[in-house]
Amino acid sequence: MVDSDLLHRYGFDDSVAALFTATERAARVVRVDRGESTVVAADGELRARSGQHVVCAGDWVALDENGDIDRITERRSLIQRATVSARSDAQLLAANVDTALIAVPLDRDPALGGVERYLALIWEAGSQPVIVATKADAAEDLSSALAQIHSVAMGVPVLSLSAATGAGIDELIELLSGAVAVLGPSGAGKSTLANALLGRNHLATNAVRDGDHRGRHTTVARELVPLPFGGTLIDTPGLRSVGLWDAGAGLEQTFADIEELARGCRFSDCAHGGEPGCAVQRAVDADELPERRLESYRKLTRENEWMADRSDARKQAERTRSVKVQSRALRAMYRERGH
Ligand SMILES: Nc1nc2c(ncn2[C@@H]2O[C@H](COP(=O)(O)OP(=O)(O)O)[C@@H](O)[C@H]2O)c(=O)[nH]1
Ligand SMILES: [Mg+2]
Ligand SMILES: [Zn+2]
Repeated sequence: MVDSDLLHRYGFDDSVAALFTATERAARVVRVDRGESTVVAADGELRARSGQHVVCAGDWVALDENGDIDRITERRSLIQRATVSARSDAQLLAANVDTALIAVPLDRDPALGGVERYLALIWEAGSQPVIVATKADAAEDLSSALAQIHSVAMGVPVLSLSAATGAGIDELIELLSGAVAVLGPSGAGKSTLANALLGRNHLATNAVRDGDHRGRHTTVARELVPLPFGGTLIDTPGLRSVGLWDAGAGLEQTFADIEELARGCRFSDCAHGGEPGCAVQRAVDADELPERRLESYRKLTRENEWMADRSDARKQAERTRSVKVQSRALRAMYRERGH
């Protein structure tokens, strides 16, 4: 029995249909663990081998006759982070996300540098960020916390809500459309919020350990589910680190104020680290730009450049390695011919 509505509940529409040929079997990746994916096709959920393909939740894929992943369709957005692994550069977090929620918990001082980092990541991905200040019921000084968050939002919507009291949830739902992903640190209330949106207990919530703010990492697999009011939701695990991965354009957008000020610097390649004639430093001295924000900008920019260099170095090493393998094979061939 083919449930023709099933794929549509997972976001299938005309623009997705256009990604497939008439004979291809379309499916959406809802979860990935160790080389195997859980996908939803028109006739239901199945396990599919990924083979050489690196997929993530949200990907639209074509299945082969065995029900394994044959092809990944072009992504309209891709959220990824740098990894500390020596083997790979980036970890894919979610694909084809329209709106990415950044969960900022208010039961502690808002981590503004973290918000800036997530903003850069999401702008770079091609998704629309929305900042959700979670656990509003637990805020010590709600209006001060929100003012701080607004100071780094650069016009991105900021909503405060509480999954505990239900405050702000309807306002958030108003704002959501299409594919939504929830990002943010562990213990930020992402899964609790996801459950509130789903109106049912589907995703694992983790209790925060006494005495600190780090949650247990129980949500290991990213998971995509249909939302009851239309659209889809991807809950992501709390990440210990979200390294920027090739996020130059995302950084420029996140720090549009600094980029604008920088046009007034004497040197076009000014790093705003004490160079003469630096308009950014002048703004800091005049209390027009918080020192914290400039430091965050410089830190994230350096990190991004470092990752880019590291990636170039690895690509170079891979090329050298493959040239070596090839020349070894060639030498072996010549040896055989010569004898
Ligand atoms: N006071 C309060 N606590 C919340 C709220 N939302 C989540 N929590 C608690 O925060 C902890 C972490 O929540 P969870 O959703 O697992 O966070 P995640 O790691 O971001 O998915 C749990 O103990 C929740 O009960 C809220 O709106 N108010
Ligand atoms: Mg969670
Ligand atoms: Zn400067």
